[in-house]
Amino acid sequence: MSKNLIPGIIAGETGAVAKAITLIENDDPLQDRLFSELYTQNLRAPRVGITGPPGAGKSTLVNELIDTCLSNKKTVGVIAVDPTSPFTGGALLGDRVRMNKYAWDERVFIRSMGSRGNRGGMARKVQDAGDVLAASGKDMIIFETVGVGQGEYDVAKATDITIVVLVPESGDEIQLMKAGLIEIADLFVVNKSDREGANHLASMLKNVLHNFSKHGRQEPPVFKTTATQGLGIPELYLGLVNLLDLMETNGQLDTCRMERFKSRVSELIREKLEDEFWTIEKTTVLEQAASSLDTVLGAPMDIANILLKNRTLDDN
Ligand SMILES: Nc1nc2c(ncn2[C@@H]2O[C@H](COP(=O)(O)OP(=O)(O)OP(=O)(O)O)[C@@H](O)[C@H]2O)c(=O)[nH]1
Ligand SMILES: [Mg+2]
Repeated sequence: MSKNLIPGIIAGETGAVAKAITLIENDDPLQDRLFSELYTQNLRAPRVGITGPPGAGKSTLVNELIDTCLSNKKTVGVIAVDPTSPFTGGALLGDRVRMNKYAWDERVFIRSMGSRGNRGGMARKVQDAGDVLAASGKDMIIFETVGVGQGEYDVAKATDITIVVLVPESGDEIQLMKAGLIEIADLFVVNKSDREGANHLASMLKNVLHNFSKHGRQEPPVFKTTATQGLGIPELYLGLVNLLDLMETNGQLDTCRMERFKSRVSELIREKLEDEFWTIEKTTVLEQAASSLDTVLGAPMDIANILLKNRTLDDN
């Protein structure tokens, strides 16, 4: 790792931040040292996940939010997370345009991130990239991800709040419940409100949220936007800032941060223990035990116990 990387990150230099995120994306062993030093920094910048179905207008909304952050004198870091792509090399095709818009603006950092390598999942990478952006002094950190499965849950685990973006065509109550989006959302946006059905969806959502809201949790607010025309964006920004302020005051943000810290430590321990555990001998024992279905030598639990006790199949 180049000596200047850490001071570069702390000084908010785009190149240094980009390099660090590439180390994370590639599971480069150099990242361990990076984090020892970054954790001396203030990493409290709020982390916001934006998720929703493909084409809902997430990127358009994020662009609008970037401009709103800037006009409120806030710097911003944005990462488009693509859990389905193994490696992005830093840019999703559709995101190049907006990256160019801010290419020379040190107040904004934008890039895409995929997942390569076996160590750790997307949740950890998102968390680590958030740490780098926070250390670089960004005031607001935004992760955009397409909600098509595990991806949005991984991202939700690594952020302080999750914004779910829907469109008037997003469907009825049952579909929304099934999609599990209601569980992870702290704030809803009904985008494409220039289309028919936006009011209906917004009021249906409010109803559902009122009835199903989890005890002890704020009822997620619902905002209507037309991102392509910038409509509803100042209200959304204000709603977001208010929610974050409230969470800062009532301690929820700190709880999120500590939970993330703890799960990061447990995940690292799990990874390290597994790495040490799987010696060639143990891998061979497993291969032998499961060489063919007819000769499987016991239940998975039995084989796991043999391996944990460091015995061979013959000892049993
Ligand atoms: N009518 C209308 N179109 C919109 C609105 N917001 C975004 N769009 C359009 O919807 C399309 C998809 O917008 P994106 O911002 O790329 O959507 P996305 O959710 O980021 O898409 P993926 O990242 O591919 O999942 C584009 O053609 C936008 O111009 C809106 O408020 N109204
Ligand atoms: Mg997008």
